[in-house]
Parts: sequence; C-alpha cells; structure tokens
Amino acid sequence: QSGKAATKFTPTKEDYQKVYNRIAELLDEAGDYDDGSFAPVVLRLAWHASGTYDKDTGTGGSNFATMRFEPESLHGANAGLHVARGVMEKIKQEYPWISYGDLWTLGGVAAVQEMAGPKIPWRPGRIDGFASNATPDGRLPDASQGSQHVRDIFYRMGFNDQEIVALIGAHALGRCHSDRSGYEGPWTFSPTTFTNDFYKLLFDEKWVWKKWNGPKQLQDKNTGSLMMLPTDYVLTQDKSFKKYAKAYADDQNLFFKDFAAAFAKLLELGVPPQQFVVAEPWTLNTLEEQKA
Ligand code: CCH
Repeated sequence: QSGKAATKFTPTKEDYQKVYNRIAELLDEAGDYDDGSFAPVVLRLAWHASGTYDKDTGTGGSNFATMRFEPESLHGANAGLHVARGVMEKIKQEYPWISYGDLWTLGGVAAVQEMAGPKIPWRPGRIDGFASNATPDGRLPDASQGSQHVRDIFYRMGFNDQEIVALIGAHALGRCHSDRSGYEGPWTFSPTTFTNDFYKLLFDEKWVWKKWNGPKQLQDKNTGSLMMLPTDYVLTQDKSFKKYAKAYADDQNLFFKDFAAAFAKLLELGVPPQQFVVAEPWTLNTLEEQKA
C-alpha cells in the first residue's frame, strides 16, 4: 500500500464528447447490416433501457442498465437488441469509466443527432446496477394492442398523450425484423434519416392489412413496401392522439422540438436527480459540426 488515495478520474464534458464521437463513428461501420447503420437499433436500445420505468414504484428506467442481465435481456420486446449492446460494448472497452446506463442513453442521443434529428439534451450520472434491479416482463408496449394499452404503458412512465405521439415518431427510423418481433419492414423510405415522414405517411397513404402468415400489420396500398404496426395506426384513430399526429405531419419543426423534449425526459427516467453530475443537461456536437 502506498498510502496514497487512488485518484478518481472525473470525466468532463469533453470526455463525454469523445465517447459520443466514437459511438457516432461505429454507428456508420455497419457494412451490410440492415440499411447500413446501427443507429436505429442503438436508438431502440436506449428506449427499451429507459421505458421500463414505473413512476409509482420508482423502479426500472435507465439508471441501472439492467438489460445486461437475464431474464430482462431475453424478454421478447428486447429480441435483437444484443446487436446494439454489442456495438456499445466495444465503446465500453475503450472508455471503461462510463456507466452502461450513461453509455446506452448517450448512444440514443448520438443515433438521433447523427441521423439528422434534433439536439437531445443529455447529462451523465447513471450507475451500474445488479440483476436484482432488473424489471419484470411486460413493461414495454405490445404492438398488437390498442390505444388503451399504449396509454397504460406510457402513462405508467409519466408521459401524456402529446409526448406519447411525439416519441412514437421515432418509427421514421429503422425497420421490423420477422426473426425478432415477428413484424416485417420499414415505416418510411428513409429509415436512417430522422424526419416527420412517419406521420405524413400515416395520413397520406392508404393503409391495408397485410395478407400473410405473420402478425397483423398494415402495408401501404401503393407500393406494399412500407409498414405500420397496429399501435402506430392507433395514432390516426384515437381522437386525442390524432390531433398531435396531424400537427407533427404538418410541422417538422414542432415534431423535432417535442421529440427532443420527450426523448430527453425518457432517457432520465429512474435516475435519482441528485445522481446527475450537472444541473443543466449538455448539448453535444455532431461529427459534422466538429469538422468546421
Ligand atoms: Fe418501436 N418498435 N415501438 N419505438 N422502434 C420496433 C422498432 C423500433 C413499438 C414496437 C416496435 C417506440 C415505441 C414503440 C424504435 C423506436 C421507438 C419494432 C420492431 C416494434 C415491434 C422490432 C424488430 O423487429 O426489430 C411499440 C408498440 C411502441 C409504442 O407503442 C419509441 C417510443 C421509440 C423511440 C423513441 C426504433 C428506432 C425501431 C427500429 C429498430 C431497428 O432495429 O431498426
């Protein structure tokens, strides 16, 4: 023993920007995977790591990154997210000082921003938990259900109708995989660019039930190449949801602003406020912005 206290490394905003940059690079190194980007699946990891929150018991949320543990990692809703956790693990090896909760949520921030979405305010402070902190199955939404289920799930996290509709607009990105959820296909023609196309297509296209052996999903009558989940379609049927979905279809800026606020809130669910290292969340820069 040297008698010297171990010097604890206290990362700064610049250190987190370095992690962000490394994530942003890796999102692009996807080769033939899906649409050539890990960004959508990494975004989904951030959402599923946070969306387990229950406001009444204070359990779940992004604090402990409990999807690292079985059985949470094996919950049906998390099928396929091992791909995203694998990408994040590479970053963890390079920056071992970051907690998994901070890393995965920062991944969500980088994914949105690098796909040309809005800036997501973010701050570090999550800590690694244990298997005993893992949440029971059934806390994430089931795509086959209706508006009551969607409300039950998101109200439990503390969101209102407007925030629910804004968050689901993330379905502009990525795709469904028949070997993961059972559903198949992308929602938009540009699944690696953040847009309000999800809402536009919901209202502009004619949607018909897909004839196949898989779970009930809709396809656009025109090309048959796009899809909507039953829960997505609910946004055009439920009066309160429809009001917001229409507003976002008409105004991309409004969608970006509301998505950023709701997503930033989602990423902080379950984290005791005193754990955050700064009072005001940071805005990190995109790779593009740093080129200047
Ligand atoms: Fe989602 N989502 N999501 N989703 N989701 C799926 C894929 C993505 C639901 C069901 C599904 C949000 C809300 C909901 C993404 C982001 C968000 C899939 C296909 C299903 C099913 C999974 C597969 O097969 O790989 C339901 C139900 C709801 C709410 O009712 C919210 C909120 C967000 C983020 C803010 C993203 C991104 C994807 C694409 C993932 C990929 O791998 O491409």
